[in-house]
Amino acid sequence: MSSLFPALTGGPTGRTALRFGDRSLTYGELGAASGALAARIGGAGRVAVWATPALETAVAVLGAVEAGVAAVPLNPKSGEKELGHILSDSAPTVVLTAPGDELPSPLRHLERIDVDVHATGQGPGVHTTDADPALVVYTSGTTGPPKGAVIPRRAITATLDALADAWQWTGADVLVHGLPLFHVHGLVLGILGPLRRGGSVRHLGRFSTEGVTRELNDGATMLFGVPTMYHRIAQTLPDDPELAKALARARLLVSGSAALPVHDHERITAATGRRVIERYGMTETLMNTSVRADGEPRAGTVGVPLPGVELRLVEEDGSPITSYDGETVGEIQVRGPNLFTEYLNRPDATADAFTTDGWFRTGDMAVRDPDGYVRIVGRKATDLIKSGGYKIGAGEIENALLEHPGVREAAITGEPDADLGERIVAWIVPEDPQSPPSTDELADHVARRLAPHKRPRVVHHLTALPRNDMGKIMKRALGRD
Ligand code: MCA
Ligand code: AMP
Repeated sequence: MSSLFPALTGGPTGRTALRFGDRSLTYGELGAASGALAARIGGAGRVAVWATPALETAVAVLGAVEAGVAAVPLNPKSGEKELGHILSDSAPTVVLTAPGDELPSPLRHLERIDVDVHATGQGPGVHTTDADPALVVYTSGTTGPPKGAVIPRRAITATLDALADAWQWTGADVLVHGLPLFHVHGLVLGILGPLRRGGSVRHLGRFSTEGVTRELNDGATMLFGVPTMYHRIAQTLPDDPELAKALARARLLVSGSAALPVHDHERITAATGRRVIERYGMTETLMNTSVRADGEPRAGTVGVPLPGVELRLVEEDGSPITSYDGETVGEIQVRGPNLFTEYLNRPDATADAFTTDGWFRTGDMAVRDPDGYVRIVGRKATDLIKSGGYKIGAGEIENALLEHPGVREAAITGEPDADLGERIVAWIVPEDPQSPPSTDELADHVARRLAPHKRPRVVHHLTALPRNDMGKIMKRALGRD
């Protein structure tokens, strides 16, 4: 434990580590609570964490790390199909949750442990190695259900220490964010990051520009967010001088999980004099690149490879692109200690994800500027949609829609959306063209089965889907008359 979070055992115990609304824990309290939990769950195999934006989620994950058991963070808004898949795939023995939280039926057969954030105890002092799994984080692919990326302890320390170098991130920093805690961005960067540095995090519960203003005006030094959050900030700034003042005060404004449009960069800079910096990562790789705090901020780029990360661009045939000309597009491949080890129970998918010499194929397409800055220009797979910073696979939603009795055929695409980056569009052939299911009904159906952020925002009705001679749906033809 001490090697992952030295401040929990060695630092000043009275310093605030975490704050969620009006609830907070000092390092001393956090160490005692996570130690007590670790003593209870040692040897539990994998544990599921009902990852609400609350102190209990942070204590649960730290307790698991200390006990040397892998934590599987669950989206509390997951629908029954998604939750059922994650539980049967990851096979946790226990679910860790906040007292009083009501759990849905797929979780009720598991032993439930209510996390007591005021407990005091000491962890079991288990021996762990760098290669041991710390987290299993589920991430969508183009087809089929989400895959569990197994993230070793080494990847977490490597990525957080590389970011500390790039961002001059120290224990004096106070981070504010309102990100969900069941993905890498909010959990690894947003909670484990400050704790590894011995700093503080103030979680907003849910993102709001008011919360950002309040915390940055009250001593917070860094803000993390997805582009949708920065877009909402950019929209609010013209009418909100307090928000402008608060952002101007921050030491570092960081965006990631999707591309932040240059227009939003520019609006924020014009109103605050500050530049948002972007970093680029993935569930499977944690963080790969970033604009450095001491580097030249440049809108539209994700900066340079982080210390320890090898990054290359390759042609379609796998040959590396050596020119840094800002023009030649290739797929980003990465190698380094920040990588996941495997997709749980999916040796086939794991093997496909790596080249024979150990490079991970990200599927992201980019160019490199002459000074090494990476500029992401697109994605290989059109069936992956990034909406609100969430990665969403078209196939998953198509399968869910086909389970609706009113849907005969379905295809999912993404289209540009100023707020979400991309919005999910469903193209369906209804069973009964006279009474097709409504947009709300299909959105609810997907939200209930998968998760609300996977729901289609727009539904088009067609008499047939465009298909090629092989019967494959031609998504590029959708929407064209
Ligand atoms: C609406 N809602 C519904 C329905 N319609 N619920 C059930 N059924 C429906 N039909 C609810 C939603 O659950 C939500 O509730 C509320 O109504 C508003 O929904 P929506 O408009 O979809 O959400 P939003 O408030 O506009 O969300 C925008 C957001 C969110 C806050 C930016 O998209 C977000 O938190 N994104 C973060 C994604 C992220 O962390 N990605 C990291 C993964 P409620 O508001 O209560 O929830 S990427 C990663 O980790 C890599 C490593 C990286 O690089 O970072
Ligand atoms: P996820 O699989 O949800 O972890 O999302 C990872 C993907 O998010 C990457 O493969 C990229 O496509 C995208 N991404 C993350 N950060 C950025 C960024 N700063 N700019 C553009 N795309 C990004």
